[in-house]
Amino acid sequence: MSNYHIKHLEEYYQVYRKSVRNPEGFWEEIAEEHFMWRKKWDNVLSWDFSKPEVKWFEGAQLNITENCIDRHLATRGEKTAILFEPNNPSDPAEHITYNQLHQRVNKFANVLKNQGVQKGDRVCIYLPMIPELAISVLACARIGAIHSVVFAGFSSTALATRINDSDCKMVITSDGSYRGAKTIDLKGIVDEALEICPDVNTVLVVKRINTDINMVTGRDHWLQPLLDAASTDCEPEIMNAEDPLFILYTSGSTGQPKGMVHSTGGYMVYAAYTFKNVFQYREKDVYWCTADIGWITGHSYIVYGPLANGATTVMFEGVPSYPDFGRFWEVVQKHKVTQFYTAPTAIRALAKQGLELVEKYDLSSLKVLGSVGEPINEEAWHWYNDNIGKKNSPIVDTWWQTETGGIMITPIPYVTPTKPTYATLPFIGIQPALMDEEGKELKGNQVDGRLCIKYPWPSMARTIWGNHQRYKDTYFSAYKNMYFTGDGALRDEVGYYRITGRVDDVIIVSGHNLGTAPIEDAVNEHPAVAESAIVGFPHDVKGNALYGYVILKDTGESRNHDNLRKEINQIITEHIGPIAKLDKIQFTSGLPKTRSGKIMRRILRKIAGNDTSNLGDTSTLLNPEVVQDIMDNVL
Ligand code: 6R9
Repeated sequence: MSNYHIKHLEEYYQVYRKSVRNPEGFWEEIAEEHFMWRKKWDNVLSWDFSKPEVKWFEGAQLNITENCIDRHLATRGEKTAILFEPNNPSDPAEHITYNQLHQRVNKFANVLKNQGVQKGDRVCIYLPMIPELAISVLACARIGAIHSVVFAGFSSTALATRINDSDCKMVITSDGSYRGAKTIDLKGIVDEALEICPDVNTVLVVKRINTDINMVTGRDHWLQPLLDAASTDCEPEIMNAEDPLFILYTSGSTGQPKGMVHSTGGYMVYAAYTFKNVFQYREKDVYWCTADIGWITGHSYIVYGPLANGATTVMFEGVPSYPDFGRFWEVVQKHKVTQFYTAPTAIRALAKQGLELVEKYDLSSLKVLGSVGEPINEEAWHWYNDNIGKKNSPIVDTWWQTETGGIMITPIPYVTPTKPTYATLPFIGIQPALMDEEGKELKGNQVDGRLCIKYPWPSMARTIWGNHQRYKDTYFSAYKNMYFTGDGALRDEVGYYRITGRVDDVIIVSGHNLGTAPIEDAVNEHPAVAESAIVGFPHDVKGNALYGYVILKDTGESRNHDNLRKEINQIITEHIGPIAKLDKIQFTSGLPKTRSGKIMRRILRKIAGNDTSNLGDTSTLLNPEVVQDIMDNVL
C-alpha cells in the first residue's frame, strides 16, 4: 500500500518529492493499486497548457460508482455509507448501508434509463440535502449521464441559465425543502425556471415536505412510484477515463456562469487520495462535511472522495442555527463524528454565540477539523482550535477551487505542523508558483504574488462546457504555461502558503463565490438604475459583504432611497438568489473611471472598507472629483 496513506512529515516530503519528480509514475502507482478499472490506460498523462488540453489515464475504462459502491459490498456491505441527519432533530437519522446504497442507486439509475436518459445526456439536479441528492448524482454516474447539480438556494433565473447552458433535458427536484423552521417551495422555483427552458421534457419530483404542488401532466412525475417499479439491477456503464462525469457552475468575472467540466478517472483518483490523507480517514471513522452537495466541496468530499474510500459520510439537511446554535455540536455528539469539515463563515457565526452551546456536548470523538471556502481569520482559527478541537484536533485549512476538483494546499493532520491562517504546504503532486504582475515567477521564500499551478494534476477541470476559449482565456492566458487560480498568496520563510484573497472580480461572501458582473447586471435591470459597481468589504461573520455604488437615471423625479434599495435587492434575489443581496447601497452621481472607461474598483473597495488613508494614484482617472464626493457620502 505504498504512498497511499501518509503518516509523518518526513514521509510527506519524501512522497512529495517523488510525486513532482515523476508525476506520471507516481499517479500511475496510486491509480493502479487503489481503484477498480475495467481496462488500464494506454498513457498516464498527456498535456499542453497552451491549448489547453490535459488527459489523464487515456484509454482506461471504469465506472466511478463501481469504485464508490460495488467494490465495497463484499467487505463493507452492512457498513453505513451515508448517514442522513434530517433538518428536524426529533426525526430519526437514517443509516444507509453500502448494500442499500447499491440498491437505491441502481433503482434510480433504471428510472433515469426508463425515462430515456442516455450516456452523455445532461441531467440537472436541484434538490435539498436529502439522500436522493447523493443517490441521483450516483445514478447519473452509473449510466454515464453528466450531472449538473445546482445549489437549491439559487433563484429560478439562475437555475434556468444553468439548465439552458448545458442543455439539460431532465430536472430532478423535490416538492419543497426544509430550512430550519422554514419550508421552501422548490418545485415552484423549478416551474418558474422551466418557463424559459423549452428543452426540458421530464421533471422527477421527490416527496419531501408533503405539500400540494402543481404537477404538469406528461412532464412531471413523482419519483417514488417509478422507483417502486424499477429493478435493483443496473449494470454500470463503462466509461472512458476522460469522459465527463459532471458539470458544476461557478461564478466568473463576466455575467454567464462557467460550467466547469470534470472528468471521470482523474477526478476519482485525486478526490479519493486527498480524502484519505487530508482527513486521515480510518475504517471506523464517521466523517462529516457540512457543505451542500450543490458546491464542489460536497461533490468531492461528501460524495465521491468518502465513498471511494468506503467511508461513512454524514449528510446534514439542516442549518447550524436550528433549533439553536448548538446543532452542529449536538450532531457531532450524537453520531460520534471523527472528522468535521466546515467553512470559516459558519465558525464565525458560531463563535458569536455563548460557549455554553458548545460545552453542553461531548466533542471528544473529534480527531480532525477542517476549514474551506475562504481564508480563515486568526480569531476564528483560535476559537475553532480551542473550543471545538480542545487544542488536540489539528485544523486542516484546505485551499482549493471548483476548478481544481480536489484539495490543493493543505496541512496533513498529525503530519504537517499547523499555523493559523496558513493553508501550509502543497498537497502531494501539486506544484504551485507565485508570479509577479509582469509574469515572472517569484522564487524562494518570503514572497507574495499571484498563485498559479505549474503542472497538471488529475482532477483539474478539462474545459468550460460549450466554451473552451473562455477556459483558455480565464485560466491559461495570464501566465504562460501555467494554470492561474485568481487568488493571491504569500509564501513564508519555511515555504508555507497563506492565501490572501481573490485578485479578480470574484467576491467570496459566506464562502460562496459571487462574480461582481452578474450582480451588476441584475442591479442594472432596475428601471431607475443607470449604472452600478459592486465591491466587497470586510464583514465579521460573512468574511466579505457586498457594497453597491449605484447611479440613478436622471428622470427629474425624486425616489425614496430606502424603497429603491429594497427593490434592487429584490431583483438580485430573483436573478441570483438571496446570498447575493447587497448589505449597503450608496447612490452616487458618478463612478471613478480610467481613461479607457474601466471602473476603478480598487478605489471603491477601499472606500467601502473604510480604508481611505492611501487611495493610490487617482490622477489618471477621467473624473477624479467623484472620489471625494463618494467618500463624503459613504455609508
Ligand atoms: C473549494 C471551494 C474557490 C475560492 C478560491 C479562494 C477561496 C477556498 C480557501 C480559500 C483561502 C482557503 N478559498 N478555500 N481561500 N483559504 N482554505 O471553496 O471552491 O467555491 O470554487 O471557491 O475560494 O478564493 O479561489 P470554490
